[in-house]
Amino acid sequence: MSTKLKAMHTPIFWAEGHPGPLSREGWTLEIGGLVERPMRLTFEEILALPRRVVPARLTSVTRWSVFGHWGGLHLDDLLELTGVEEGAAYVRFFSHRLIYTTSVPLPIARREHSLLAYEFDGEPLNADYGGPIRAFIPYLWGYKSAKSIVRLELTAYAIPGYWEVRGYSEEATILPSLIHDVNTHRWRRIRGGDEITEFLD
Ligand SMILES: Nc1nc2c(c(=O)[nH]1)N[C@H]1C(S)=C(S)[C@@H](COP(=O)(O)O)O[C@H]1N2
Ligand SMILES: [Mo]
Repeated sequence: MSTKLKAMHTPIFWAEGHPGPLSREGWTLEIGGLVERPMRLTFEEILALPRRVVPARLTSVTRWSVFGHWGGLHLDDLLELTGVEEGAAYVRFFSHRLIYTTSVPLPIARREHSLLAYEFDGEPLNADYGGPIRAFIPYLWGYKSAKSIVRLELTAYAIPGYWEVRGYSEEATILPSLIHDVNTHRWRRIRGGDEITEFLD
C-alpha cells in the first residue's frame, strides 16, 4: 500500500500525531450537517459508488508537490444520495480522532479533480498518506486535504480548522511559487490556482 508515494519520499504530515495503522475493515464515513438524509457509509458501500481517477498534484504550503493518478469517490456522487439543504456552502472534513478538521467551499470540493481519495496510482492509501480515505483538493494548499476522514459536514460558514486557527489562511489559494517536485526531485515553478497538473518549467 502506498509503495509509490513512499518510494518517492513523499512527506508524511500528521500534525496531531500519527494514528498508527488504519484499516478499511470497520471504517465508516458519516455525512451530516446541511444534508437532507444524513448517513453513515461503510468502506464497502463507498467502494460500491462510482470510482473516479484524476491526474493531479497535491501541493503543500511548505512548498512541495506530488503528482499522480488519484482514485476515489467524487463528492457529487455522495451528495446525490444525501441531498443538499439550502444554505450549504462549505464541506467540513473531520480526520480520525476529530482533532484535525478543515473546511472547503462546496463549489471547490465539487470540482472535477477534487475527491474523497482512497488510491494513488492504483494503490490503496495506507494510514501514512491518509488511508483508508482522505480529502483530495488539488486546487488548494494541501492542508485542506484532510487525511483519514471519518466525518463530513455541510455547513453554512467556514469553521476554522487545525491549521486555520494557527494562522494559515481560510482560502488556502495556491500562490505562484518555487516548489520541490517530489516526483523528479527538482525545483519547479508553479503558477498556482487552477494549474493542478502541469508545471511551468
Ligand atoms: N489529519 C491530518 N490531515 C492532514 C494533515 C495533518 O497533519 N493531519 N496535514 C495536511 C497537510 S499540511 C498536507 S500538505 C497534506 C500532506 O499529505 P501527506 O501527508 O499524505 O503527504 O495532508 C494534509 N492533511
Ligand atoms: Mo501542507
